[in-house]
Amino acid sequence: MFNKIINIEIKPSTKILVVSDIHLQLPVTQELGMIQKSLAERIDILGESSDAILVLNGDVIELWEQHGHSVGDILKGFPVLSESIASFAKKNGHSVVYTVGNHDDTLALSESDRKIIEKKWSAKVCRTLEFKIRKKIIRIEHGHESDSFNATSDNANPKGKKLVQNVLPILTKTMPSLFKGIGDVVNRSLLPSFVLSNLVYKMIAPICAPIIIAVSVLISLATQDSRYWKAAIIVLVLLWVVLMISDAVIKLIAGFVLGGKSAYLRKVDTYHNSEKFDVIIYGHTHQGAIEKRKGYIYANDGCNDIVALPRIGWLGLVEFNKFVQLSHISLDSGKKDFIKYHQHFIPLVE
Ligand SMILES: [Mn+2]
Repeated sequence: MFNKIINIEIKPSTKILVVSDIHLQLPVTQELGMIQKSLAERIDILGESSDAILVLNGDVIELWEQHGHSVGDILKGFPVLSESIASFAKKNGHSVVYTVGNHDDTLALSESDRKIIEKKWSAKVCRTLEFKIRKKIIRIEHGHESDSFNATSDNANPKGKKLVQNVLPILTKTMPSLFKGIGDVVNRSLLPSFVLSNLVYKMIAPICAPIIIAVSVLISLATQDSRYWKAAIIVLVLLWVVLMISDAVIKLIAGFVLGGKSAYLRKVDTYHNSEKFDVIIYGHTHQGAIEKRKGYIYANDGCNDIVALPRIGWLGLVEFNKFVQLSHISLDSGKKDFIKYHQHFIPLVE
């Protein structure tokens, strides 16, 4: 049976680990191998406590881009993690709760898929987990319901799903140098900047600009007229100015149309007005945080996935670097300051 909300009793000694956005899929890449190992280690440490709860806070298994693999196949692909979860769950006083996300929403709908998770990981599957620590109501859910592009409760095929399943594969196939890896960009207002950045740093700067300069210099030499190469330089400088201005404009538009962190948090504020909780723990955005809001605390467990983070490159435009992000929220009900966010980034060399 699928329980939308699960309530659990917390002891003063209970320790809780909240992880999400792992997007486990096949084939198992080197990065997924690193993530699996790190998760298994964190779960093993949690298992040393006699009272402990492991919360798998959604988008744990990638079922939007499943390429024909079943839930069982994917679990089998990650034996180290599965073994770690299963042996954690075996001990008295331990439990595993799986709060479904948008990429694994199928688990809420398909009983057979859910049964595999319940059997192999001994997990209770739900949408919302709620408990009390120090009289404070803690609510844990994946968080996609506060994101109009990915909410699945009133629409089984949200815009985000269509984008991931239909549009992105075409773009990455036809223009890989511009679009490959765009799914790893965390900040939505930077999605168009990612494409522009690839255009500038992978095509214009290393290929087009040198050709234009070389040709203009050759013409100048052949004609003994320096105006050709000077004109080429002026054109390239103007092009750079136009690109800088375009980048600023598209960032503004993208922030407005696609919604950034502040728009998301306003949705969470609205949610808090209708549901009573003191702390909400989300995943989904891949942006870890613990933030005081009006009347509640917003926490996000981040992700365990590849992320593309921006930095200003040599041309003054953003460039993206890839990292493996390993993060989680830990709760220790015995402590006054009971909630903590942890993160670790491992740079990836392309
Ligand atoms: Mn999600």
